[in-house]
Amino acid sequence: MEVTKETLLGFYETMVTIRTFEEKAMELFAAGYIPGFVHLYIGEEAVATGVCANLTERDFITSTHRGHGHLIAKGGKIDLMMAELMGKVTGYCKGKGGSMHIADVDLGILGANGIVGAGQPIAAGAAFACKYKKQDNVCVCFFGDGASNRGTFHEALNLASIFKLPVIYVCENNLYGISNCQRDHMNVSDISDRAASYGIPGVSVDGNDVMAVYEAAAEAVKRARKGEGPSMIECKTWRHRGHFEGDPGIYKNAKEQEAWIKKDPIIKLEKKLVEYEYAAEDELNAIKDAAKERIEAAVEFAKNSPDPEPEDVLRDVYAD
Ligand SMILES: Cc1ncc(C[n+]2csc(CCOP(=O)(O)OP(=O)(O)O)c2C)c(N)n1
Ligand SMILES: [Mg+2]
Repeated sequence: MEVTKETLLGFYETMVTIRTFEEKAMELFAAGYIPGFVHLYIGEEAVATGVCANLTERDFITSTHRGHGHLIAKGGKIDLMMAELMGKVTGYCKGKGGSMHIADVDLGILGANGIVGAGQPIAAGAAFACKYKKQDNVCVCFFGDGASNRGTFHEALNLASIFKLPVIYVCENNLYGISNCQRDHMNVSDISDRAASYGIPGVSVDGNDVMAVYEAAAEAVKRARKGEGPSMIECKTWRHRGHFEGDPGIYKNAKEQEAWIKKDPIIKLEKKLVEYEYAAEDELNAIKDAAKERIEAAVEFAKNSPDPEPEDVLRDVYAD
């Protein structure tokens, strides 16, 4: 597939925005500005970026506990995200949800989710609605290697297959579910093999290569839009940080960590951009600086926003 300079630079900008957002969240968490749990997406940016580049605002995604990258790639507003992380009233959930509850239904973002595997049936439901309304929009479900062991995975993929739903199941295989490495929690090496049990196509790609992810997703989205049913894509990748901020990740093999850091998706793309003569180093630095400025503005917005009032604690919790 022919990919233009503008497309590749767009991928770079999205990936750098996610990385910068996450590095800032890491810093703010360590400094005590972010209450609750934070699971960072550093190292996995190519997955959300390559997949969401095939979607429009009318398409849906379901996200996970490690959701910031999905939200940014789908067009989520970084100032409202940052304010939510810091528990401020200007945040996506008025400061009551935090990192794992951010949603923006107008943008088709059906929510981050603290329940592992919960997005799988939600995505089937959203795709069912698209089909029922005879629209050509689709839903993408992001989930982890660990989440592919849940019962929700079996039920959702089977239903999606039998109803021929316009849904794409994207497994972000970062090789760990908390401290359990893949070979200890399942006896298959390619999780995409599991798609065959449901009679749907499944492929495995290098999840650190944004082009490979983009191309696999393009095919799956096209198939879904044409009414040909669901697909599964396994993206093999790596989280650079611990499971959550505060987890030192001592269960990881140091050599493995070092090898994967060398396969950093952003560095990989930078090399490609320079090799194709699409951008010189100073242009890449300018994109990074612009991302830093946008994230700093979001942090300022969040820091200057008020905390919720104690009497707001039950507001928006129950329907009128
Ligand atoms: C239903 C459920 N079971 C267990 C947990 C605890 N938990 C949180 S994250 C996680 C591991 C998820 O691993 P994976 O799906 O590979 O996602 P990753 O964290 O690697 O992105 C577990 C077991 C949970 N949140 N929900
Ligand atoms: Mg995992």
